[in-house]
Amino acid sequence: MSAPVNITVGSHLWVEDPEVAWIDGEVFRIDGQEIHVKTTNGKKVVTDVSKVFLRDIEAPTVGVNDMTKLTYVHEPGVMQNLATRYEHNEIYTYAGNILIAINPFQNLPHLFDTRTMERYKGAAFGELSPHVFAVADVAYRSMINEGKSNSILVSGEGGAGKTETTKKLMEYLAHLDGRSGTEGRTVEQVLKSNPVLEAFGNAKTVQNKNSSRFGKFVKIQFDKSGRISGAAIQTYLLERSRVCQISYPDRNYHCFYLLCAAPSEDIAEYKLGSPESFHYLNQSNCYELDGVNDAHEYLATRRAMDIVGISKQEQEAIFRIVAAILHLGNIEFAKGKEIDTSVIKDESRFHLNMAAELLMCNTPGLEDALIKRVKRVKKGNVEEVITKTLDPAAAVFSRDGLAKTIYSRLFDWLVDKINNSIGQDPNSKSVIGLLDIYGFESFECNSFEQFCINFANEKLQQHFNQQVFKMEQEEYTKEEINWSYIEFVDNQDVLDLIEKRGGIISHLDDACKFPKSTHKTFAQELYTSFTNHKRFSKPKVSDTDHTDFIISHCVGKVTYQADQFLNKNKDYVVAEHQELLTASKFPFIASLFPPLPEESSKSSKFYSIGAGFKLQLQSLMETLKETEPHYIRCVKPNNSLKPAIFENFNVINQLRCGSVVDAIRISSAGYATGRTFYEFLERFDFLDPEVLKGNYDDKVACRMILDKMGLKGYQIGKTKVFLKASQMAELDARRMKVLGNAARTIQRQIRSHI
Ligand code: AD9
Ligand code: MG
Repeated sequence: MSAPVNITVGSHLWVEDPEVAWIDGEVFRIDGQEIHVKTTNGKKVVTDVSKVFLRDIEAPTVGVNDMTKLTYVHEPGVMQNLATRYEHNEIYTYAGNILIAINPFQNLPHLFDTRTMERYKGAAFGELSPHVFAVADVAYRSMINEGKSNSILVSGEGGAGKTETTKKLMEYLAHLDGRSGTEGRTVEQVLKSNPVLEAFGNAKTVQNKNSSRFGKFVKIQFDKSGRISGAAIQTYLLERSRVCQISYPDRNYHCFYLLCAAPSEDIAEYKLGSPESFHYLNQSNCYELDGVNDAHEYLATRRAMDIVGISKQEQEAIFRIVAAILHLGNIEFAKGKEIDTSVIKDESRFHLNMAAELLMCNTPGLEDALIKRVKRVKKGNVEEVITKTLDPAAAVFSRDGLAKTIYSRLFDWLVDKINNSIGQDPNSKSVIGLLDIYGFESFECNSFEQFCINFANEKLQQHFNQQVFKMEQEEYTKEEINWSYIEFVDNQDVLDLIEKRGGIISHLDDACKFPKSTHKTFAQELYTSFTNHKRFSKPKVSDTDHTDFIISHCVGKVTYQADQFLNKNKDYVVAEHQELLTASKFPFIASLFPPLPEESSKSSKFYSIGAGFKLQLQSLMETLKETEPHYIRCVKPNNSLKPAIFENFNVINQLRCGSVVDAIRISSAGYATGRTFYEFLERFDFLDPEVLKGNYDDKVACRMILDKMGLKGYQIGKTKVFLKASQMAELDARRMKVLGNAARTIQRQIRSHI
C-alpha cells in the first residue's frame, strides 16, 4: 500500500497503535519524512510518512455498505468501516462483489426470516443492504439468465461462520424453490443433509463448538423451470485422528455423545454408559455443550435421517457401529509373557466381547486382528507363515487404526447414502455449488491435517486471486479504458513446494513406501531438498532431534511437526482388519469392507492420503473454473465467541489472511476508485466554476475538472472516471481547501455584519 502524498499540518490520518491496531489523529508537525500526529486517544506519535494513511473525515458515521465506495481504500479505513457497521448490528458489508460476513454470535432472527427472503427475491444487487441472500439471489439469477453454473465460495477461519452462512444460502435457495411437504421432498432432503453430516463430521474445538472437521462442496441442481431437481455432496478429508485422540477443550464427534444420551432401550441394547466411561471420550474433560441437549439432538438427528432416506434399520446399524467404536476404544493391553508381546487385559474383556458382538465378528477373531500380524515369507519355493504378536503400544495403534477405519468408512457411507437418496438430475444444466471448506489453521502443534487444510486454502487463494484480478480487469475492458495488465502476487511457489513432482507430498509418499523411513529421514530429506526455497525453512532450534519444518504460507508462517506425517498419510486397511470385517455376519459392516482382489488382500496396500487429496482438489478447481464464482469471507470478530466484541487486531489478521486486504492492494495497484460521472461531479464540480456555470455533458465536465486540477494518467470510461488512490487524495485535499476558504469567508462576512 502506498503512502498518501498530500499530507499537511491539520491532515487527519490513521497511524499504527499497539493497542487498537490503527488510531486516528491530526498532524501537527512535519519534518521531512517524519510526521508528528496527535492521536484521538491523547498520544503524540512520530512516524514515517510511509506508515500513515489519510482518514476520510467525511465518511458516513454509520459506515458504507460497499467498501469500494470508501474515499480511501486502505486497511484502517476498511477496519473502521466494518467496526462501525458491526456496532450497529450490520454484519454484512460488500467489498465490491465480495461479501464480508462478520459473525454476530447471537441470533438475529429478523435478518433471516421469510419476509427478508421475500425482499431479496429478484432485487438488484446493491439495492438492499448487503446480505447472504443477495449473493444467493445473484447466483441464482445469473444461473437462470445466462444458463451458466455458479458457485459461492465461503471461507474464513474456524468458527467464523462458514457453515451457518452456507445453511442460510441453502435455505434461501430452498425458499426460491417455493415447494414444501412431499412436493418439496428433494429440497427438504438437501436441507436435512446438514444436521446428519454435522452429527458425524462436526465436533467441538477451541475455536468453535460445532466445528466442521471435513470440507464440503454441495452442488445443487436446478431444472429448466429453476426448481431444485437434485444435489450432489462431495466431502473432503474427514479428520480421522479425532475418533481416537482428543484433548481438552475439544470433544469427539457429536454422534458419540448423542448416542450416550439416547433413550434407555438403546443404551441397554448397546451396553453403553456415560461418556466419562469411554476412553475415546474421556481424554478430554469436556462432555457437554452450552445450550445443547444431546438427548434432543439424538432424536433430531434420527428424524433428519428419516427425511434424507436412511431407513430405521440402517439407523440402527449406524448407531450400533458408533457404539462398537466406543467399546473398541476401551480395550486395553498388558505386556505378554514373552518379550515384546501383548495380551488383552482381563478387565477390558467385556468391551472386547461387546465390540465383537456389535460388529458381529467372533471374539477370538477380533482379538487376533488387534494383536497379531501374519507375515508370509518365501523360502525358496516354500511360503512360510509367521505369526507375530504386537507389543502393547503397537496393539493400541492397531486398535485405534481399526476404529478410525470403521468410522471413516461409515462417514463415507452416509455421504453416499444421502447422495443416492436425494438423487442427481441427469438433465440439469444449471448448478449452484456451495463450498464450505475448513479455513487456514495454525495452532501450537500443526500436523498432517493442518498441512492438508492449509494446502486446500492455498489452492482456493490462487483461485480467488485469479478471479479478483480477472473481475477487476474485466471492468476496465467493459469501460473501454486503456490499462496495462496488473501484476499480482501469485502463490504458485507455495503450491509448487507442496504439490509439484519433487515437492513435499512426493517426498512424503516416497518415505511412506520405503520401509526404513522414519519421520527423521523424511524431515532430513525436506531440509536438504528445499534449503534454498524461499517458502520453506527449518526452525532455528538447538535440539538436533527435532523434525519441524516451516512453510511460509500466503497468510504467514506455519510450523509443522513432522512426527506423525508418515502414519497419517498412509491410507491402508491392515489386512487382518480387512479380513475380519469382510467376514462379519452383520451385512452392513461387511458391505463397508467389500472383499479385495486376491493379490492385494495379502498385504496392507498403501494409498497416499496427501496425493488423493491433491487429486480431489484438482478436480474441485476444475469444477470451480467452469462456474461463475461469488465469494463470501466470514470473519470472527473475537475469540471469546461473544456478541458485540470487535477486536481490531483479530479482524485485521483475518482480512489479511482472507486476502481482503490483498484485494484492496490490487485495486490500489490499478484504479482505486471508479466513480460514475454523476458521483464524481456531485463531489467535485465546484472545483471548476466553469463547470458550474455551463451546461456540459457529464463526461466532458469530468474531464474539464481533472484537467483544470492538472491531473495526469486518469482514465475516463464509458460511465465512470477511474482514478489512482493518490489522485483521489489530491482532489480531496483541493476540495477541503476550497471548502475551508469558503467557510472562512462566510465567517468573516458574519463577523463583519455583527
Ligand atoms: V469451522 O471452520 O467449521 O470450525 P465455521 O463453519 O466457520 O467454523 P460456524 O458456521 O459453525 O463456523 O459458526 C460458528 C458459530 O458462530 C455457530 O455455531 C453460531 O453460534 C455462530 N454463528 C455463525 N454465524 C451465525 C449467524 N449468522 N447468526 C448467528 C452465528 N450465529
Ligand atoms: Mg464449519
